[in-house]
Amino acid sequence: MKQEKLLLLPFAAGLLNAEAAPQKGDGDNRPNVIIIYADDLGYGDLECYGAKNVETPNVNRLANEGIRLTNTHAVAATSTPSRYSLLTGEYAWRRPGTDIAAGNAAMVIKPTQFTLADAFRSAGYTTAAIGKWHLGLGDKTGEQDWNAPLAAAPADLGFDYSYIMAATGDRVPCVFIENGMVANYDPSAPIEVSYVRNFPGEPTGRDNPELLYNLKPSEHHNQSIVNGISRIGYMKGGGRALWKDENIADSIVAHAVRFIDEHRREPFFMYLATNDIHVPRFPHERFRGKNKMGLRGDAIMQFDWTVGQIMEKLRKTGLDKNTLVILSSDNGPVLDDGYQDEANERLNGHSPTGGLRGGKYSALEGGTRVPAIVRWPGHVKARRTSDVLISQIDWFRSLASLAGARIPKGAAPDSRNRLGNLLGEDATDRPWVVEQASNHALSLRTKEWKYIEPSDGPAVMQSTPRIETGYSAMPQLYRLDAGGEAANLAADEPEKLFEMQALLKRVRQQRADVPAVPATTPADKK
Ligand code: NG6
Ligand code: CA
Repeated sequence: MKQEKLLLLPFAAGLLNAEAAPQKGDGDNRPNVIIIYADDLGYGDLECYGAKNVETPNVNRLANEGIRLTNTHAVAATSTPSRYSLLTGEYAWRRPGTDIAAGNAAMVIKPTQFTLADAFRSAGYTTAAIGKWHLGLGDKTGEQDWNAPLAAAPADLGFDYSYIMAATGDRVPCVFIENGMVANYDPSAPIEVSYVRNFPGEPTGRDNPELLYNLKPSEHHNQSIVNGISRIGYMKGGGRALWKDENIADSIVAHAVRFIDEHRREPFFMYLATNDIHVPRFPHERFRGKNKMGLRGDAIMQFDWTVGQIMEKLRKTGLDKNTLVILSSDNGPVLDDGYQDEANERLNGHSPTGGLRGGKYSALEGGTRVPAIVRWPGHVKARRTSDVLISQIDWFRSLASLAGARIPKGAAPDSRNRLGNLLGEDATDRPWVVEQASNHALSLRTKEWKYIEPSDGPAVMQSTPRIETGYSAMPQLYRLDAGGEAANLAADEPEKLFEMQALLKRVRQQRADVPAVPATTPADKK
């Protein structure tokens, strides 16, 4: 009977595996794992990736003490699908409802799915999600009661502890949620949220621009006002639970550091997703006005400070040697993403994509190629750089294998264990990676080539931010090792084009039980 249950309920199987999985004890040298996941941080936005005008000493140090990866790809060019894929090991494009989530979206990952947190938990780790969530909460979109414990929260996805922003800094509700309940809840100011209509008498950015004392919108973000900044969506109440944008990074760091302290004697996994450098960019005054690029540069400095605080805590608790820290970003960079923060005007020669074409939202490399650094002293050699081709889709099985977790059948269907790539032990490229643009166009990329499938949509976004999308009604083929995405070779290289198209088709059709297709698959076979 038990066997049958195991087959039917992969999630339950994961939990049962927990009994057999290794637990921390004498001689257990499995590391703690911390993912530091930045928001909208571009390939060129860190000093150790060539950024101009901004110093990032803490990230530079992380890179110096570990491996700096130069060919890592987020699964998508926006947040929700990248995060969905990272935490489930399934491509978001296989799953409807994984696009940029509203602040009152129902939980996008279902409790029946086996997540990366479940994997760590099943292996005896304590798990935490801290910072930006953007994967929905509760069981029904728009029907959450924000004044009571939420019907579904990260605890249902394997996170023992969570302290999160429901969606993004620019979306209501503007409160932190701790273990499924509004943190610092203020009973005198019950919270209501709507993405359809305003609550009578509540000011908006559109009608009350005089109340926007911190930041004004450039595009769209003109609904409810919180902390002198108007947002997407309407909310009422909140009182003392409402965040102040300038304190968000401090708050995230304080909770992360406390989690490390409290769990220093057991193996832990922490998914630490920063609000930086997403809009609205309004860092603490310690950073504000300090960078010649303005608020966007200040936010990068604040991100770097966050990294420094985490590393200092690890050193002070003696955990820095046995903790694997992996730092990356959910998608490429954007300048004006809806607020008048002078991100365009004050670039002063800095290239957020590090010279790549496109940016956030885009099918081009700027959309999904992101910085990635791994540090684990004694296991990852210091001062390494590698251009091995990596997709964040593989972090699931790679990190789970480090923890000794067993993955139930059917879970993490698109993820492969490529831990050797992350640790710098194996320089074999992933045969291909798939990238998802915000209009759902897929690209298939090998080390040398990139194919962008035809899709509808303008070549340049029609309103702010006017990013080059890479969308075209015609197939595009680029030779990345010679010329980047400059010249479309689709017409000149029909065989290569066909091979890439056929491979993408197979990946699309692939299911968990179908073995992975090697890059060399002959184009004439299906
Ligand atoms: C877009 C928002 C943008 C940002 C993005 C999500 C407008 C015009 N733009 O719809 O400001 O919030 O969604 O960004 O509203 S992400 O990094 O979380 O995917
Ligand atoms: Ca993002």
